[in-house]
Amino acid sequence: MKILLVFTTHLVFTTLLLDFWRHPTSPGRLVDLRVPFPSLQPVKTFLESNNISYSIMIEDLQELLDEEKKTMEKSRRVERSISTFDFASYHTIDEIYDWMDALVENHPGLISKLQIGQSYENRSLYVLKFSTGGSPRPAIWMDTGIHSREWITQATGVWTANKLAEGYGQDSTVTTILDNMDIFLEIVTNPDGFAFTHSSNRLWRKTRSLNAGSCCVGVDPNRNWDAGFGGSGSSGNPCSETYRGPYPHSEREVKAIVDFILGHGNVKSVISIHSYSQMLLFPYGYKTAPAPDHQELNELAKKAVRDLATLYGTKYSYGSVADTIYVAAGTTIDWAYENGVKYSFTFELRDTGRYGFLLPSAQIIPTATETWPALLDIMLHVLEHPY
Ligand code: 0X9
Ligand code: ZN
Repeated sequence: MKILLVFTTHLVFTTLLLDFWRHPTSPGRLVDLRVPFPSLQPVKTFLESNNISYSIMIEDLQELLDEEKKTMEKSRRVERSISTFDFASYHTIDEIYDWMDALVENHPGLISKLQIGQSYENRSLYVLKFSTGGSPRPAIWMDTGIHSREWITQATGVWTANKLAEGYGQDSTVTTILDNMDIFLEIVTNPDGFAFTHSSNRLWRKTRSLNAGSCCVGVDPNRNWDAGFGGSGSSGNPCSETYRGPYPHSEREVKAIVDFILGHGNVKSVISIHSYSQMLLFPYGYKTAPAPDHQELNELAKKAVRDLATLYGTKYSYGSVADTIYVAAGTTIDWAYENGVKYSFTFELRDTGRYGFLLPSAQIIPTATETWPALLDIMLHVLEHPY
């Protein structure tokens, strides 16, 4: 009976073009599902006839998409007229890349821009380097937007870069950190996907590489890393949102980071920023066994989420990926951890599903602001625990 239900579920869900925003894990856990309008009735019937309870979180997605577009256009007009950058608005890749150049220009002694490679569609993969000299200092790697539709993450990356730039020499914590460590921040980590979310499909998650023998496009760049590659929580089907790709590091966007971190040789922390769910996670994701540093990472995560909540009371859960969210093979932080980066964390930023990936831009600054103390906690801990 159970097997039959799983089987029919699979059949129903693939033919009805459903999009899991929060993936199914173990029985009894929540899933968030985007349902195309024509599939609505069959899905309701299916759930009801199987006694599966549900509630509707977003009545009309198109309404949110239209709203988001309108807000962006309005902000763009204001920005043009007074030539400033609006941190409270979502931006295109060109706008972000231009802004990065301006930031580097305004902080030449602190920030430089590195190109670590090119995307599948030949867009530049840019990393902001915050450094006060003495290389190769111990370093923190941060990435946002590896899943392109998680727009709150790129926006938080922009805000955070600005905060670091303004903080050095002003804020004692930022100054201490940057007097001793370098920070590398890749804001648009999946540029092809990101461009596609603006041009064609706001909800695109994967890369945009073509898959041999399939008409489905893209690889999940958070299943493509060489850490338990191919294991559960990843798919071998190119049409899946969690398609792992043909082999580890097949995606240029992933390989560029791998080469950068290994080439650097002194990266002590990797912080990979996703949305949504409000979680702070650490290895492992590909297996349920606790990481050798589980206790230390758990204590640090606990402190970070406590400090995050002090601003607006936003509640985060924390723990290993496998315990807290689901088993997922081939993710960034497992690869980093297995390659000697002890302080490897993933944030899942706001919210818990009311808006999901379509978090209103009014929440950008509050989200980035509350995340900041958690980031500082991790960075300070890294500084104070050399290894
Ligand atoms: O499934 C994922 O890749 C992450 N959730 S998301 O909704 N942002 O897609 C969770 C995986 C957790 N592990 C890492 N992010 N490394
Ligand atoms: Zn993600």
